[in-house]
Amino acid sequence: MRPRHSDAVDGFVTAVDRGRYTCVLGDPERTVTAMRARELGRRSVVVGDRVSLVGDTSGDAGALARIVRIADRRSVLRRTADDDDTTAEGRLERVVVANADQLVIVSSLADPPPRTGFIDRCLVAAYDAGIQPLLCLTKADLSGPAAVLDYYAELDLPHLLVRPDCDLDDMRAALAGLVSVLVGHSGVGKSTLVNRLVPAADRAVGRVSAIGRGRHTSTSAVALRLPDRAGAADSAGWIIDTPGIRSFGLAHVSADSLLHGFADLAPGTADCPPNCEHTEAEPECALDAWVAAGNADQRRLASYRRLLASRAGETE
Ligand SMILES: Nc1nc2c(ncn2[C@@H]2O[C@H](COP(=O)(O)OP(=O)(O)O)[C@@H](O)[C@H]2O)c(=O)[nH]1
Ligand SMILES: [Mg+2]
Ligand SMILES: [Zn+2]
Repeated sequence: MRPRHSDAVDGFVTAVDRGRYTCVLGDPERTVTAMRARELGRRSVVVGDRVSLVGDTSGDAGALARIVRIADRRSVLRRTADDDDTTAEGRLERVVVANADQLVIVSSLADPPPRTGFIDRCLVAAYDAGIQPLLCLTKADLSGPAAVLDYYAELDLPHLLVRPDCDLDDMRAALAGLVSVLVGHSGVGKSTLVNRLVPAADRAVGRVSAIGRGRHTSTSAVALRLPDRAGAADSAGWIIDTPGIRSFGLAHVSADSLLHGFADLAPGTADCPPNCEHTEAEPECALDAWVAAGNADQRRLASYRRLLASRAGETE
């Protein structure tokens, strides 16, 4: 029997807009517009997905290909759709980006001031997804990073400082060869940073993106290829800009999945009662004894519990 779609070619989804998927195909490299094939059923296709395409994959103007297969995902960054855990609809989790390696949390040091609550929630989303976090502190020309870095001292969080006149060599090195998702509040300098990294991207600076605040925005994620670095052997990587995502609803994240970020604490939960939420209020949570016995630092447990509590926090 002939395998189905033996003529399919592989692509990478870089944008999704009202049922049309922009995919980059290799050799020769071209950009192709595609729709989903029926056989995908209800499975969603998101930015970052590796897909197989059939039909007109020429990339010529007006050509339309069909996505017939979604490759297994290396990682999924999710958000709860409505940040409302009181309704079934609100608890629906949506995949935002597939196959990301890194979550770049962009926060300005001033104007607007850093919001640790937001950073905490991004860290929860990253640890839950098994994606490495990178804290990118912008506007370092306006204020120093000491207070923020002190707050995250226990997490060994990799970080970078960005100011208008700095070169971005460290940033490019941190992004090289990876698919990185950029998240941050409006005004922190995300578009400025994207334009410096990918001049062809031409993102609008100094304007609030998307439609009215508080409304459901249709502005979705876009993957941008980083220019090759002079003299570097590895690929420069991709950054995924997420103008429509101001926060992550975290109602789907469990106390145990957050342990992905805390390898020192995870074995300490072996003696917890079933369904332990690992909070301070759990009388029999074994993490307290684990720390008391010297297996992990008390401040690490405090950080873990602070992130646990941030799941229910404000989203803006
Ligand atoms: N002082 C200073 N201003 C910056 C820096 N990065 C961005 N800005 C300014 O901050 C404002 C918001 O920047 P923008 O890139 O649009 O932020 P976005 O909403 O996160 O995309 C603009 O007026 C930028 O010129 C920086 O490193 N230092
Ligand atoms: Mg912007
Ligand atoms: Zn426990």
